[in-house]
Amino acid sequence: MELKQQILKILEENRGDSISGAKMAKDLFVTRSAIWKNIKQLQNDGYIIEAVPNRGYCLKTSNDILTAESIRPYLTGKAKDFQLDVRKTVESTNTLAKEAAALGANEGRVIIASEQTKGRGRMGRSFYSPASTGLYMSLILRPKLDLNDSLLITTSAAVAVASAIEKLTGNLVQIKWVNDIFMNGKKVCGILTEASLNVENGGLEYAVVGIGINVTTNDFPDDIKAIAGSIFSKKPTDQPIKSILAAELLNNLSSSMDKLTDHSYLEEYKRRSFLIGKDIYVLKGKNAYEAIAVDIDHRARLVVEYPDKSREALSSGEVSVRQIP
Ligand code: BT5
Repeated sequence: MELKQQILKILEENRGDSISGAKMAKDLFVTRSAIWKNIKQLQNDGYIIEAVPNRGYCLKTSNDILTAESIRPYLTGKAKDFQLDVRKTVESTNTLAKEAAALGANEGRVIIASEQTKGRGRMGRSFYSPASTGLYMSLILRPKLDLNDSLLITTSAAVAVASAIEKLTGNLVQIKWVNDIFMNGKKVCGILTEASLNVENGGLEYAVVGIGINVTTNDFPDDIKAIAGSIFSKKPTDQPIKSILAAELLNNLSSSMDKLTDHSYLEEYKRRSFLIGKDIYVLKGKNAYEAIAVDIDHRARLVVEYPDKSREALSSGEVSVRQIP
């Protein structure tokens, strides 16, 4: 680890408290002037570090630049073993994670970015991912799952995300089958799971679960202005909220991914479901069919009932809520 990163790690571990340059120099076997130079560089990179006379350097609690060092102190349990790869700007964290997985990266490798220039949604759609106001991350998994059960990855991630957002904001968070997270009637997060099939055993070679959250974005482009929202109207100033959110997501994901096939999280998924009981349209190609969303089954499929009372369990596709006149 280069010296700058080592200093940042120490400052993160003591966030909000001052730590003397002399102590850091002694612990890292370098001169005080080397410490000072690297602190200057960190400040130039945008870190809010205060030099307190006679006490040393203090990374302010409000500093919210995402780094592995800023996230790590908030990780718990198995998430502590995740390998964090945190970048400033990428085209798409999912694309990077898929490339890494194809080259053999282990389960638990996470790519996190502050900005995406080509953030992707499902079916070729894009996901608006502006700098600094959102959190974009992709986790590599190597689950022992049958292709038929791959929907469980998205649905279990949705529960993990919803409960993390609810914990941080105190607001009710709902899930619109299959991959959209809603708060106050607006989409605040989308999830994109992409998987590669092992053709020999019909199971999954790897899966990448990508999560994009609007944290404090408030200038959405016109085409999504009416549907998109953020989890905070403005950044809470006293905490590194994106780092805490990233860690909370990873903590939840690490425990939920262990329990994919015991289906226990599906009760919570149903409880948070935005669609159950609603009049919807099932969209198939260019056609829209009226139906009622009645249930989520044990494979996380959406069970719909058509006007002739016939039922269908959908494992993919689009549904939209019908406006009540
Ligand atoms: C999604 O697709 O919502 C999945 C989005 C996944 C994004 C993450 S970010 C990290 C990782 N890396 C990636 O490249 N992707 C993943 P879908 O259900 O197809 O919804 C896409 C639609 O949501 C768009 O067509 C817009 O209507 C709307 N949309 C786009 N950007 C949005 C945003 N920031 N917030 C809310 N809605 C948005």
